[in-house]
Amino acid sequence: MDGFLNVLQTIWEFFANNILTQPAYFIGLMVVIGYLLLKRPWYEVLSGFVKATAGYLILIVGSGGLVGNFRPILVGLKDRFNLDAMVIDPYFGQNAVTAGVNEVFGRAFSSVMVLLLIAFIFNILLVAFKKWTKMRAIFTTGHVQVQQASTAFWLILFAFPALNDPLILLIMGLILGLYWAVGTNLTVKITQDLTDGAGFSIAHQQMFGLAIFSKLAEKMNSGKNVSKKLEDMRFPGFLSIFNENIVATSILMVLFFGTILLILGKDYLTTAGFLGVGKSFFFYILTTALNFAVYLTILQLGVRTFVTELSASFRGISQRLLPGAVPGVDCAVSYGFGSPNAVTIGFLFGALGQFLAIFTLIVLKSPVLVIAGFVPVFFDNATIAVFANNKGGVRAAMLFPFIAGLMQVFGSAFIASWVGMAAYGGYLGMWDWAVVWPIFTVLMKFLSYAGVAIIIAVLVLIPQLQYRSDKKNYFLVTDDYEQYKANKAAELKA
Ligand code: ASC
Repeated sequence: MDGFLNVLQTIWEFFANNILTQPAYFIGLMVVIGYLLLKRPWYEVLSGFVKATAGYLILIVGSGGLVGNFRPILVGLKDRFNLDAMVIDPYFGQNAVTAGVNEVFGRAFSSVMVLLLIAFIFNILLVAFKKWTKMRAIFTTGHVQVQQASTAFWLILFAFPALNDPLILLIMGLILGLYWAVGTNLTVKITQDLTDGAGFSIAHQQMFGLAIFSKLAEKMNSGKNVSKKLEDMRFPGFLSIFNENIVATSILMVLFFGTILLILGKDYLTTAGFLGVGKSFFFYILTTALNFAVYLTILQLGVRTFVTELSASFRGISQRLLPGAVPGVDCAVSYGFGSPNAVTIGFLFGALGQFLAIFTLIVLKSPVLVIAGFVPVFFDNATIAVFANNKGGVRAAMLFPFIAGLMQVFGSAFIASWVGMAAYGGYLGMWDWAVVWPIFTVLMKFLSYAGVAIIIAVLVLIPQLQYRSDKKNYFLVTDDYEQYKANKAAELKA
C-alpha cells in the first residue's frame, strides 16, 4: 500500500512540477488532448503542440522580460531610501510564505502543493457538474495557482491556526477551488466580447476586479455619456505619432522610467550593478524605456502564435470531456486583443494610483510601508484597462486602473500587516488578493465556520445569478458564439 502511494506521489510531483505549474506545457498538453479527441491526424497534433507551447514560451519571454527589466527598478526605491517596506508582488509573496509558514504556524510548505491538487480537482468537478453549478471554466495558469495556493494557505491558517490536516486542507481546497471556478467563470462573457469569441476566459489574479470594473465601465458608458474606445481615437498633427503603439509606449515610458531612474540616481544604479561603470546614463535610460515596448511586442506575438491552436483544440475537450467548458488563461493573453495602447494607459494610471496610495501611507506614518511591485502595477492594471476600454472607452481605461492601484496598495497593506506576512517582506498584492481575499479572511477570522459558510454560499450563488440574468445566452456565449452575437444584435434592435 505504502509503495503504491509513493509511486502516486512521485507521479503527481512530476506532473505538478513539469506540466501543471508550467503553463506552456500545460497548454501544449491540452492542445494535444483536444486534437486527439477531435481525431485530427498526428502531424496536426504535433504542429498544434509546437505552436501552442512555443507560442506560450514566446509570451513568457515577453512577460518575463518586462518583469526582469522593471522589477529591480521599483524595488530599487526601497534600497535607495532605506525603507523598511514590503514589496507587493506575487513572487515576493510566495517567498514570504515559504520563509514564514513554518515559523509562524509550524506547517510545511509541501502542503501547499497538496492544497493546489485538491482545489484543482474541485474546480474540474464544479465544471463537470455545470448543469447545476453553472460554472464553465477551468483555471489553467499553473504558476499563478502556486502563488495563490501559498497565500490562501497562510490566510486560512491565520483564521484557523489550531485546525489540522486533513480537515483544514479540505476547507482550503473547497474555498480556493470555488474561487478558481467562480472567478474564471466571471470573465467568460467579457472575454468572449473582447476577443470576438476566441473561446477562453481569464484565469489570473484580478478576475473579480475585471468583472466588477467591466460592469461599472458599461454603466458609465450608457445613455448619452459615451466615451470613445482607445482604438477609435485618432490624434491629429504631431500627436499622430501616438497612434502607433510602439511610439506611444516608448515615449511614455521614457518619461515614466526616466523619472524613476533619475530619482534613483546614477551613483546608486552603478553601485547596484544596473549600470556598467563608465556607461552612458542617458542611453541606459533610453534602452530601458524602449525595452518596455520591445517586450510588449514579443508578448503579443506569443499570444498570436498559440491562441488559435488553443481555441481550435479545446473544442475537442469541450465536446467530449467537459461539455461546454472553456480554458481560463493568463491575463496577458488579453493583450493580443482590443487596443494595445490600453495596456500602456492601464499601467500608467495604475502606477499613479499606487504611488498616491504609497505616498499617503508615508504621510500618515503607517506602520507598514509598501513598495510597488511591477507585476501588480503592470499586469493587473493593464488588464483592467483592456477590459474597461472595451466596455467603457478611454475614460474607463484611465479611471479604473487608477482606482485599482489605490486598492492594491491599501488592501495589501492592511491584510499583510494583519496576518503577519509583511514581516516576511512581501505579499501577493494583485487586486483580488488585495480586496476579495481580505474580505474572506475577515469573515473567517471573526465568524469562524459561519464565515466559511457565508463565503461558500456567496461563491456558489454568483454563477447562479449570472445565469438567471440571461438564461438564453448564458451557455450559448461559449457553445455557439455566432448565434449568441445574432441574439444580442436582435435584442438591441427590439
Ligand atoms: C502574475 C505572475 C506572473 C505574471 C504573469 C503575467 O501574477 O505571477 O508571472 O502575473 O502571469 O503574464
